[in-house]
Amino acid sequence: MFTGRNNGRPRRCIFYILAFLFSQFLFVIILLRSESFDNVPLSQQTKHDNDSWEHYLDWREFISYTSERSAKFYLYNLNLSDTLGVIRKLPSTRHYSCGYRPRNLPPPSKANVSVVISFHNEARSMLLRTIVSLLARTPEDYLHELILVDDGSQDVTLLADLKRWMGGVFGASRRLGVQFLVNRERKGLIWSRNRGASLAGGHYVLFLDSHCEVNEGWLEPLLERLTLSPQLAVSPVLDPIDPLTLGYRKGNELLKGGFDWSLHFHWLRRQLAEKELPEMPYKSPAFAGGILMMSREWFLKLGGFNSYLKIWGGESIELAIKLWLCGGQIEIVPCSRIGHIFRRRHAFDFPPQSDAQETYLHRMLIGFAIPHFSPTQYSNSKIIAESWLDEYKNMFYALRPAARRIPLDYTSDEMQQLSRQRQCQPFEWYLRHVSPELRMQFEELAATGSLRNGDRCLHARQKDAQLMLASCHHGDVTQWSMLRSSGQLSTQRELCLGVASTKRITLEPCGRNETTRMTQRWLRLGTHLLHAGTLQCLDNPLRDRLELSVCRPHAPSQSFQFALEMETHT
Ligand code: UD2
Ligand code: MN
Repeated sequence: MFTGRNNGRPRRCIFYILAFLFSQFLFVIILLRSESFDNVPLSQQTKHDNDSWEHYLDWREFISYTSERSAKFYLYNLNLSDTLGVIRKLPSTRHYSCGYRPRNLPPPSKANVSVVISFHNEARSMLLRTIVSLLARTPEDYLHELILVDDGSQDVTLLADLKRWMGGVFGASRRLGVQFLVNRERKGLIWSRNRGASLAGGHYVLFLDSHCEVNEGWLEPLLERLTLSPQLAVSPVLDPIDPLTLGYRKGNELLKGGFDWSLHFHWLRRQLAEKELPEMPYKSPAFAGGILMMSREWFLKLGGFNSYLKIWGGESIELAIKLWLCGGQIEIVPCSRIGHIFRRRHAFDFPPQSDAQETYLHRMLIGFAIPHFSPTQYSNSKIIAESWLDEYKNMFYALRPAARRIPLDYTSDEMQQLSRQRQCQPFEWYLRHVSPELRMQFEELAATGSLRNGDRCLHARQKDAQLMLASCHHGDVTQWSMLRSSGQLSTQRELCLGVASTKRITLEPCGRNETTRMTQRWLRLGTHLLHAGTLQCLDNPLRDRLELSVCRPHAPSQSFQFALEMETHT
């Protein structure tokens, strides 16, 4: 018995040790599981992974009905798009910390999203990749519905085929609602997005182009910001997808959205504040393009996109101005990434029956401008200027004189009513608090617009940058800007009027150093333009020849008027 007791003690000890080790093991497992749950973005917890999509979707049949169209029609590599598959792995382009940082998200019952995609003549494979990437990389519970608007595409069976295909694939397994809408006649993207939003049932609405691929974890960082303030609107950073190679690149998070006084969109470089990291959300004067998300209720309270804007263009600038002035804010969220195919020009014509030839067309994107640009294409911009710019609309008209002649079946009454109702700030406030860049452009300008001598205007021909005196009614006549500090006279393409050593008048890249600045410096004396380096005046003695000559105070050939001269600051 003694022996027995002695023998039993070590056995019991071993039992306790084993039990202790086992409980520790269980504890570690539980800890690991809960940690991995916290750290993995919600979208990775959805059922579908990339491979299984390839496996069970019969997408090839769906895209085989693509109507015979060349790649030129779509302006991207159609063959490649057709063979890429319905979803592909994308490089992670956001900062690595975005993936593991725990996020404060409200329950889906309080924060779900309706995605509105309007499309006109999109290739089937491209549209499908947009949709599938969205479904695969969005947490199911947060995605309330998908609203697809076919805006008069030529592929007339597209929507019916898509409906069948999606019914087959998701019918039983998903709770997701899909609304299929069609405009038999093309109504344009602005009208279509408004219609989609008016039918949406989610708390938030996201507008997406039809040639996008959303990247892993795109939604959570946007949602997290939106729940902080009901009047915020957010954009992801857009990762460019190359139209030829369909290669997916990292978009630049050091850029914010803005526009100039012609109401053209521009990317603006931003400066990081002292402790600010590039991956943190940041305020932006305008959206990073038209891909944006905000509360549906707030969107509707702001009247949606201005319904007088036609077909394409300007709507996100108008929304941005309206948001900022009426109590909202815009943020770009670098932890959210969405790929978008940036094409160099429009893949579609503007319908002849609308005067959409006059809609806003021109836009600057990282490093290139859309070449299709005609001065008669300003009615959308004109509506924005008339609605929100107050007396600053004169800046717009000075730079876009052709816009004055565009007739509008529109008065700004509705916007003024909205502005009163929502107690919106005047445009001055936007310049002071939101876009110092735009204010600086304004304050730096001594004069701007076309530069007239008699009935001729100084014009820099686009194809060869040749200087000439052209008719002032020539639609594309050059708009000049005379800068206060440097005295430079520049075109919108940043070419400056200079004087060569032979005293010939030249057009050259605007210089930044002292020497070039001296050859490009002009002084305004009444209506004369005096060249600082030679102390002679710009002259047009023969109606179509520019030269420098001794200044003569009353010589009409030396009198040059800008469309808009700023008052001098005292
Ligand atoms: C940009 C925006 C886009 C929108 C547009 C100006 C990005 C990434 N995209 O142009 O969201 O704000 O500027 O309006 O910043 N579409 C129609 N009906 C039409 C014409 C186009 O539904 O009559 C569709 C088109 O299929 C596409 C979307 O609208 O899905 C945007 O058109 P886009 O891709 O030609 O415009 P984009 O990216 O140059
Ligand atoms: Mn697009």
